[in-house]
Amino acid sequence: MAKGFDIITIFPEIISSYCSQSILGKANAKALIDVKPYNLRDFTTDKHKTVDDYPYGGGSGMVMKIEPLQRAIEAVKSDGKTRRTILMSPQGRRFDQSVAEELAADSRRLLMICGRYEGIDDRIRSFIDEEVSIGDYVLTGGELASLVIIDSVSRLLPGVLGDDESSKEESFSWGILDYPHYTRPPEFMGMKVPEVLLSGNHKEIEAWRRAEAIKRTLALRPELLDRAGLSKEDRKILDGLCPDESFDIQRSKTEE
Ligand code: 4G4
Repeated sequence: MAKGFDIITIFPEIISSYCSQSILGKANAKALIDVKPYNLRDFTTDKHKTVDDYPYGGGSGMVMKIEPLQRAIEAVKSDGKTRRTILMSPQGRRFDQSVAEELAADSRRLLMICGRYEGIDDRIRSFIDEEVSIGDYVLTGGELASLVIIDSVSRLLPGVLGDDESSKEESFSWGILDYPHYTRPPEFMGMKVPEVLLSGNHKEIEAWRRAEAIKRTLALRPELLDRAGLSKEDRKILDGLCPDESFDIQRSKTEE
């Protein structure tokens, strides 16, 4: 069954435009995903299609009204299918690859609500299951955040990526950074492609990539090594990279 995404937004074109292109466009065409943007203004009842209003208590900016949102959520849910309803918000649970995996494994449709203006009437909380944040920064709207989720969840679904671009093979699926990639030419402005990659020795290439991924992670994101699922061979590599016994990261990963 296709993974379904319902998105409530005042800018449905942002969603449809991104999702009709490239890999997501193909996944849509193959019915591997089903992305349905809903225009919040279609759920207003006044002639001006009002979705925002002044904040109680004063202050600058506008607040998204609760009535159109509740009507939209109710209308989307009226087909009786079970859904996971999430609000894209800077206050939410931090989104990462493991949350993407969790959402991809969930058979329910995902209903995402995108806020605009200074924020949403807090009573929205009564109508959602959870709040999700894609990181500690503020966006002008939740649309980009919902696209990040649609994109990262979709590429984990069977058949969305081609055979040569499997999401299982990339190193983030082991919880560490990716290894360096190269393509032709073999030398560019004096910079050479590492010899091993031209050797045709697949075992050696595999070992080199693994070592490079671990090196990079230790240099750039050492905290990722704390939770990474490293093999015995990986830990030997890490041992060689930081022999200092007092190094917490190295120690925690070398404990059996
Ligand atoms: C809800 C409340 C998500 C939604 C307030 C949404 C950042 C993220 C929004 C707002 C968002 C994130 C207008 C601040 C929309 N910004 N980090 N903006 N704001 O996931």
